[in-house]
Amino acid sequence: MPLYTLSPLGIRDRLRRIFLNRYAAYSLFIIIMLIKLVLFHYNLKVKSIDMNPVDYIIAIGSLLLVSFWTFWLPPRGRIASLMLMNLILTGLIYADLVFYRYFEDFITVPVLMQAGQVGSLGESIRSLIHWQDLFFFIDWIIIVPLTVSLSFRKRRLHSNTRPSMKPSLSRKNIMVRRFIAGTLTLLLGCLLTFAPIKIASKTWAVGLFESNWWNVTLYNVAGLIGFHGYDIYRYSKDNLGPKPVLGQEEVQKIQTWFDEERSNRTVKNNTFGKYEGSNVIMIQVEAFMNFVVNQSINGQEITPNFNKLIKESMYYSNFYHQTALGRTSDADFVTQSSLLPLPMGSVFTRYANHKYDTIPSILKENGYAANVYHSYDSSFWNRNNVYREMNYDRYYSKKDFVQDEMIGWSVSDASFFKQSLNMMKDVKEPFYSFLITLSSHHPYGIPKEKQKLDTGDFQGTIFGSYLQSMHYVDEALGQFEEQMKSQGLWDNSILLIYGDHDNSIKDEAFYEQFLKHDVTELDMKQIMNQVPLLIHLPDGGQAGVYEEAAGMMNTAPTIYHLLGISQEPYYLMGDSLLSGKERLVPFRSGAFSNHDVFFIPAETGSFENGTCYDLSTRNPTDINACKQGYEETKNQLKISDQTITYDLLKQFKATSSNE
Ligand code: GP9
Ligand code: MN
Repeated sequence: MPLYTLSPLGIRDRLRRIFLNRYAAYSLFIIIMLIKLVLFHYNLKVKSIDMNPVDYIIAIGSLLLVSFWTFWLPPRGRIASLMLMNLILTGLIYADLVFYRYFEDFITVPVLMQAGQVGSLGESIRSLIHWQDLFFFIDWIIIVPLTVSLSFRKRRLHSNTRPSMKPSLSRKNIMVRRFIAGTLTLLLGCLLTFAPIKIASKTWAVGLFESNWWNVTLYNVAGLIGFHGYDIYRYSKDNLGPKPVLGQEEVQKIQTWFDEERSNRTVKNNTFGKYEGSNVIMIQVEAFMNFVVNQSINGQEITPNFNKLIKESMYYSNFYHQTALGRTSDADFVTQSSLLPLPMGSVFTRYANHKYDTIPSILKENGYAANVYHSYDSSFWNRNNVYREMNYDRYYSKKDFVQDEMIGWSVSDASFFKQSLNMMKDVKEPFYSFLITLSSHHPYGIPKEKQKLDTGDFQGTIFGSYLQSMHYVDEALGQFEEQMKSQGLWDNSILLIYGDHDNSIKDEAFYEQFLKHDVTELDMKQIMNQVPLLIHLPDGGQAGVYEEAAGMMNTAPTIYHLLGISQEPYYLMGDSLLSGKERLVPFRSGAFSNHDVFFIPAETGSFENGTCYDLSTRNPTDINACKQGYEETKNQLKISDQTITYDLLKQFKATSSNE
């Protein structure tokens, strides 16, 4: 090697050549992005999904697929594009990570369509960002300035030396070489990505793309980039071009399922119609979970008012929330419509104008007034459109409430309750009022002067803040009860209170410390999925603790039962809690519970790898004890998905009105 190449200028030139060499720069890009995908994976902390050699192959393949075209560009364009790709992919990976920490899911096209939701998380998002995340961006500190400086040097060098450079390669040859390099990369990318996915979907992940309920499973097979590619394909298929139509045979099958279910479950026992004509007031409490009910900390009850009310109400101690990515909006949708949430995004944002049989629409047909109260921006979760379609008389949103005492996102629950009850004074009875609270939203910041719970060792932790916010909401609920009584509503209204979903705090250690015992996988699943349901009847009738498995899909049918409204003309998937029948509670993940078992599916998606817990021993039992429930859950999820997606109620109702 000649001596002069060791001079600083020589080293820099060599570095420049290597860096600007198409293969070296491209390989560097692939390596860096691969590291970020691996970093992403381990930051997700998803139990039982590892990053095995096949996952690495798919990750490399999908990186080749998104970047092969850069070979077709001239050197400077190629470097700029690789840098841009790095920025975009890093942004996507990191956004997915933050999103996952809160929602346990990845960003999908429907979620982007409701970008307002993500942005409005504000405070919450800040608490989901960790300083270690800087590793995702560390390459920018070196790569960006290096690229800019070397590209600049190249331009200078080029302009100084251009006549003597690359005399041998004609422009045509260069173009052909670029074309071949890009095309070979594309082919290799296809091979490395699609072959292993295809093999998986034919072997251990059968049915993955036909009936997927869980994005985590899709990610497990296809990797992050593969998942996004599939999501874009799926969204385009559903939304671009002609509306998808379901075959007549499938439609008929679903119609028959509804007809049979309906006739099985119409139970006209002594509670049917017992409270005919009563008002119905339903409160959906933000992040109210069942594990805080009847619990104390440092000798102080967390929810004293709720605990007291339980004694004169029906309290369901094994009630599950059944929500998915649509969170609050899913809780709203499932309780009102008795259908299940979608695997992707939220029904509220994706299919707002489809037809559903909901509590407001059915009660209005039965002479009720129907109003919904929620002090937040009316367009959030697309509520303005959804509530209009649901046929509510009015949606009292943020602009209708005096913002006199603020907590978190809006006016405090205490003030919200007071103002809502005042608004009800002008509503003709009987009425249905649906109230959605907000003060106990993540990250649970209750102002100092309202913190009345001594959270002891939890003080200063997110878990402590959560307990504090539950105590606050309970106090507001106590005031709500008092005002209902003084307003003369207590004895002629059915009051339902339930929590919408979990608190997004997944650290088991908090629950073990709080409950003072170890928590098993089953305990944790139940803790995260159970919310309380309380039904107070006008005469305090039927009071007691009901331990049967129940879910949000059962609330609307229960209301119809109590009011004596026949389910005959309607399409509901759940049965009344007072029907006295055995029931299955399906979850969006493919998990389910009934009186006897709790099934937890495996992330791999295969039934055999799941765990079937016997609820009497609380230990895993023979997987076959869950087989039937597993099939039924799959079936119900499919029926619900098709009913929603293909707007089947519109078809069913059009057919029945023509008959
Ligand atoms: C906002 C509220 C919160 O209006 O319903 O929604 P969430 O973040 O819990 O889904
Ligand atoms: Mn919520």
